[in-house]
Amino acid sequence: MPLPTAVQLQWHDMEFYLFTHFGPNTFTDKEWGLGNEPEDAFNPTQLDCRQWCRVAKEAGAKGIIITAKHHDGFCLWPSKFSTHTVRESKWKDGKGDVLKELSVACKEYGLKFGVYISPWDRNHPKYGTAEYNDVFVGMMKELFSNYGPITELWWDGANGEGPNGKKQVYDWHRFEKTVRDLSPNTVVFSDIGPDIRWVGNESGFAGKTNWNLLDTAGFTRGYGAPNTDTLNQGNINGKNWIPAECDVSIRPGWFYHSNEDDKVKSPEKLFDLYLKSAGRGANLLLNVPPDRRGLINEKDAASLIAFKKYRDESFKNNLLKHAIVIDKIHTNKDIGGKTEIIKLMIFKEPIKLNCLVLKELIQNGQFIKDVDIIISNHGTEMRKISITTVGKKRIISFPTEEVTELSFIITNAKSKPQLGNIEGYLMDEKLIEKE
Ligand code: FUL
Repeated sequence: MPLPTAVQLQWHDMEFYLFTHFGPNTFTDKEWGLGNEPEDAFNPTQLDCRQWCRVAKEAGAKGIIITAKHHDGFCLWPSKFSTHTVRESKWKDGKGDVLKELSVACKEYGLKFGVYISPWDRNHPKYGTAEYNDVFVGMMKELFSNYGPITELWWDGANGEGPNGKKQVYDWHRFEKTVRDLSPNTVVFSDIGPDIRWVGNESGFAGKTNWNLLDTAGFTRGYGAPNTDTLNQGNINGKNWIPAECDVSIRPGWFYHSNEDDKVKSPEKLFDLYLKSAGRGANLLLNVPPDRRGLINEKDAASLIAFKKYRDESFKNNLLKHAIVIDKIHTNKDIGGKTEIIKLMIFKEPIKLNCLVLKELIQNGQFIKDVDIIISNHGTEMRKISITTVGKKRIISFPTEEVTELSFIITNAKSKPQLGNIEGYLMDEKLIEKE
């Protein structure tokens, strides 16, 4: 039975962290730079990575992953394997190093630091030849040697042609070995892991059925990856523990564009994304791109902080704390003598609820396939909710009900599941999950 590693368990606990897309595109208003942008295009006027960390902290994010190199090949650190870096720009007279500033600031603020490095490189003259694999390995060595510890490494699946019109044949095996050798505690993200998988969309939602398991044999990164539905839901009998991460941007684009200042996702929308990602057992990687000053824009910061407030208020008061709990195992003759695990909760006084949180103790594996939740008031069934997987965390919200009994019936599981504490909340009605 696949189990998470200790490092993956730590990753599961991170739940929500920020992505920052930053580079020449911030200044040229592009999403995919061509790779021939002059280095001087990169010129933040007030870059302050501590401000990014302050905002991340206030938003309750656990870390920041930065685009050290996007598809345009520009390196936010002075890599000796490239001539298209911060060193060749006028920013800080070529003496600046965004990775240094951010990695130091993350340490100061107690945030995890992660790095996105695009294998696809539209600038590097060696791209499309075997030597580029040496370049990519060399760059990763610089990252791990000079900016560690790196909690997560992000390999983007996009793969087009380089400056010479050629596509690269990546030496993934060597890339993985490089990371494992240099930094065994780094979790590696790509479409298919090895540690964390892409959730199959860039809209920020995991499947309502979401297995932390994935079969990767016969698949490759990028175009050879499993179909997006599989990435979204995982494989019920998958052979590897490769949980999903939901990457989504707070704005329409991944990079900052001033004409999107009025399109920053609202706190309500962010909360809904939280329910659809973390609330379905995945992690939420929310992109908040710094602007041309090199600061997280006030609009994004305001939305993030209000989003945090919604989380704090919604999950402050666990109303199930004082329930009388009865655990039963029941053989259901109607469904062929199947054993059901039942947890019954009874309340002395009726309580108002619109949210339930279930957790599986995933350190022992993920087993639950189907759960029926029956919400009753003095013996009358008010609502029945059927869900599939639980995993790390499953948040279920519904129109407010008055409740005296709650039954959780695990009707189907791969093996004996272990539930953690069940919690219940009454949140602002406008925050219940949107369809
Ligand atoms: C994609 C990239 O092509 C986008 O530019 C962005 O970096 C996103 C997170 O991944 O594959």
